[in-house]
Amino acid sequence: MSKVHPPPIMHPASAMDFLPPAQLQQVQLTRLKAMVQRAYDHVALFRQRMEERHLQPPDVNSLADLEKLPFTVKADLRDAYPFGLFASPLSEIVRFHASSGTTGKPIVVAYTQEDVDDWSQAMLRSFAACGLHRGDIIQNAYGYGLFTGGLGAHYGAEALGAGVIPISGGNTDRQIMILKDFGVTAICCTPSYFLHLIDRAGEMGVNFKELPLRAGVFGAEPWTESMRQRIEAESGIKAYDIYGLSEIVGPGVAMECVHQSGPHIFEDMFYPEIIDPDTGRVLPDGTEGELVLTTLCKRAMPMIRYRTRDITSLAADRCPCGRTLRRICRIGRRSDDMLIIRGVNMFPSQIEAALLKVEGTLPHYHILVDRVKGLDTVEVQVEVTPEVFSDTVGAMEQLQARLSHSIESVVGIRAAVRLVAPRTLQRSEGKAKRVTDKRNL
Ligand code: DLL
Repeated sequence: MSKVHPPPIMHPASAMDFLPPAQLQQVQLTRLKAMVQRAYDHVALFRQRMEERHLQPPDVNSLADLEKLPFTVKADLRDAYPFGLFASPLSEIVRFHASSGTTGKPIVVAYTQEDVDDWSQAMLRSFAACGLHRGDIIQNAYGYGLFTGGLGAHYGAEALGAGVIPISGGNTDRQIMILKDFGVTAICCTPSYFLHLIDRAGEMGVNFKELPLRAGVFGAEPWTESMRQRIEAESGIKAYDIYGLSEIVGPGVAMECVHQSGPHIFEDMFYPEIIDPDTGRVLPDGTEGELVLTTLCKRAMPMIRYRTRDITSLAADRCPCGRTLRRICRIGRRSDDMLIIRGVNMFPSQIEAALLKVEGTLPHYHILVDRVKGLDTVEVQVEVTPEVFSDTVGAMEQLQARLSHSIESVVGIRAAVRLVAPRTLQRSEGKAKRVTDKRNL
């Protein structure tokens, strides 16, 4: 059975997607000036960095002046843990989320009521861009909790007027039952999890091609055109790419339209630049480099020139949909060592921190990442001390369990732990190669 993919209905909130470029730039500049003033007035780190450069907010008079401003990096959020970068008093914060930092502690982000409303609008525009509307039933399988995916998509779906099923992640068989029984028309989850759902549905005798499901809003991890083709061929749905990150807002920074030609950035809210990751120099549209984003509306936690570490380029050519918003090309890699495992961000340094909390291991470890039936797997191989290695099987198993538990509590993912004899892991002459990623992303 082939599915019907009706043309999108224009939602009034999408009007901003089509602003003539001169008007868009005017909106951006007005918002940028207010944002810089706000960050300068309320965030000590930002004011200090401006002062070091002998800059005052009135020095930002054009969008090009943005280049003069200092970058913000993940370590700044880590150092300011938990509330050091807030520009609003705690009494105005209505929401907190958190994401992986590079050590045991997460990074914290916060929202005022207006921030939550803006975010919902960005997500509403995201759903509308791929043709969803009132009457759609959206199964939201992004995790609800500190991760921004669940609640971000939830509020956007409600603002759109769609029916949202807040099922959160996991429990695959129940996901499939509800997809089928509720007549779900769109699903939100990571693309790798959807591949897993397809496989499991096949085993359960459910054929996605025969269901009303017509769209998938997939993101939170890198994926490829060949994954898109496989998803579409095996399920009959259209698979759309959505991009975002906690530090900027969560999902809804950029979203593909029905032409599937790369996510359009909601540039009236998030100002993009591409820089050379080594020199920090701004690069022209079409050139690959690191994406840097500036929030133009955020109140609780403005981000100025945040280095995302995501490598991409900006496409400025007109999309057939008529949106004037530039698009980002597929993000295949990052300029740091962050891995995304089943949608959860993870740094090798976090695994190291988790191992170090447990006695009996040596500081030699290797992380093996693979994908089996659409699901990411992680094995951490750890060298143990000679005493441990000659211990009883029971004692080894206990240590393994303690390490697994420590990793889960620091990183938030379950990893298999394999204890290996001292001096068995390969040593490197230069930087230790800590990760083997066999997923071919
Ligand atoms: O992953 C927010 C999100 C939720 C986006 C749901 C889309 C859907 P973080 O956990 O902070 O936030 O992770 C952000 O994930 O810097 C990218 O490296 C990666 N990422 C997010 N979306 C995509 C995508 C959420 N579509 C980090 N393609 C980002 C490739 C993506 N990578």
